[in-house]
Amino acid sequence: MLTIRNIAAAAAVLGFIDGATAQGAAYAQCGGVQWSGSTTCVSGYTCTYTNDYYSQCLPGTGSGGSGTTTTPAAPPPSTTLSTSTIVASSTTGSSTSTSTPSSGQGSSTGGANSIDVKFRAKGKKYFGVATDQGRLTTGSNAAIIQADFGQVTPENSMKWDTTEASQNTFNFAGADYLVNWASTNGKLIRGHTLCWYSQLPSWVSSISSAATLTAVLQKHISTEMGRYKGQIYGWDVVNEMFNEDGSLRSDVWSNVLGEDFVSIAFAAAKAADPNAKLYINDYNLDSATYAKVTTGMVAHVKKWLAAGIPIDGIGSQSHLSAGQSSGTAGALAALAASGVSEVAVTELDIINAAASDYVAVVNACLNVPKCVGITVWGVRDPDSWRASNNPLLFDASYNPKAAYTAILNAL
Ligand code: 9MR
Repeated sequence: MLTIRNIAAAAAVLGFIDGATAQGAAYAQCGGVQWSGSTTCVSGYTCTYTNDYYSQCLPGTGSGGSGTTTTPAAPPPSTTLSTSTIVASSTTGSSTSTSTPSSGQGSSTGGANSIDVKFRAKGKKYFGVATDQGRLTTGSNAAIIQADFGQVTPENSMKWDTTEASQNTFNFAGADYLVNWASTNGKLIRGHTLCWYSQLPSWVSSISSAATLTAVLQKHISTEMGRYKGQIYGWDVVNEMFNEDGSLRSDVWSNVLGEDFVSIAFAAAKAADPNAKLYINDYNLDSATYAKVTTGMVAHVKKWLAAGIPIDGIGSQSHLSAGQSSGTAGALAALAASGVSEVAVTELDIINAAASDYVAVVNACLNVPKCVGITVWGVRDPDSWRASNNPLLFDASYNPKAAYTAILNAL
């Protein structure tokens, strides 16, 4: 039965704003440099610091239940690159790419029987994971990724606040490390991300001239994609541009350029690396009937494809809660029906997942022909942006969890 309470709970899960209290909805932004909106969250969610530019309402209660405030937390190692602006040489970071981890226990059943190998045997392109230099040089991460995963996404090192913190001064040290490591170890790479409202330096978000913003976006994309031309499987060209109701997010891109920023970004991306798969990526695309999927992503992508914008794929981040993966197959099928040539699960993690939750996502991708791969958003629980909710496939000691074994068995 649909009760008021059920509707409220569903609204919170799906990310609607609670109008009565103006508290941030589930997964809404709730803090960061230049943030002027609500800094508290709806009941069951805590405003959690991720970096100076972004705090987010994440599941879990702080001390008080509803209306919680920012909880500072140290940024992960992967975001602590040198602050000096450098243009990294093309050999930066290549020397340790096959190093043996110095610490950490854990074990991996990977190799010839890895999830990646088995997934590819069923026609998919990869089963991957997010990482970065800080992780690859710590604990058992490199060994596990070598053995178990076939693709890597840089969790932070290719974002604008890292790669072009000051205009025209590019820092590719962390990104070079990741790309060199992946090349040496035979892993596909998904580039993440080129045009996003978050982790965007204020010198960009304060631009008000359409001509200037266009030139800045084109230069950023051509420089970053051009550096790795031919080495990246696919790029998240545009990230998180939709509101929960399917309308365009209000940010510097849409405010200054309207919808045109999408065609500008994809055209620049196509010119920079014509063979890379070009993706539009977002979160809360987890139900076929949700407005962000229907009137948001699918309707817009259909229109943009008809207009000749070179979009190859839709990425569904899939930051899920336990039980939610029952909607994944239908959602992926709906996204695929927009006319793109492929879809992918790009940032999978599942709060307090039962093993069956993970298996459901794997089966969903298997059952949708256009789904090319799955990327899990990190190796082990304590390194996740949702660390307190045990969302990943390896535990703190780098041991594979029940979900890992269940996926392997299902494959
Ligand atoms: O996992 C990333 C975390 O380390 C960063 O602090 C955070 C900053 O915004 O970004 C996280 O990754 C996000 C991804 O880039 C885009 N989709 C949501 C992811 C989780 O917040």
